[in-house]
Amino acid sequence: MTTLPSRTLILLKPDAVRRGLTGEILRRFENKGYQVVALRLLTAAAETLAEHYAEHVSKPFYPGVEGYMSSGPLVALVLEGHRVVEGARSLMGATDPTTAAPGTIRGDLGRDWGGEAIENLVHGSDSDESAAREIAIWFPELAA
Ligand code: RTP
Ligand code: MG
Repeated sequence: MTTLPSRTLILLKPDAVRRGLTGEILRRFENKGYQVVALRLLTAAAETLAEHYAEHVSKPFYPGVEGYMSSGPLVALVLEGHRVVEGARSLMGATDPTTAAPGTIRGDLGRDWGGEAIENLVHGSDSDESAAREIAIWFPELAA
């Protein structure tokens, strides 16, 4: 029995767009063998971010995250492929770019700039359930 290919929601965050790294990051996902099935450039509204980061919205660091994530345009995209959720997270590396492993997107391309928020270039859904929820937020036309 074959299963349907998985999907995940990726955000190339405003620092990735500002630094001209969207092509480099997208290339890594594509070279791994995942397929882009939707992609859009937009500046995120506060309400969208609060929905996306529902698990963090009441945490003390959230205002910094909101400021960072709305500081300029970002690229939202949906990747598809078997086990893409964990594959994309593996390519991204750990949350803190200072200590993320070399070879990962965050480890190779990110660092601490001393700002209020952790700028780490990229978001990827952390489970199939999160992916379905997040795809519905950013790409309602794709939601099943
Ligand atoms: P993401 O959701 O963006 O893929 O990142 P993640 O799973 O690796 O990290 P998560 O714990 O979900 O945190 C979401 C984003 O919030 C910012 N953050 N700041 N100052 C802090 O302690 C802190 N913790 C998290 C980061 O931008 C992180 O990616
Ligand atoms: Mg997360």
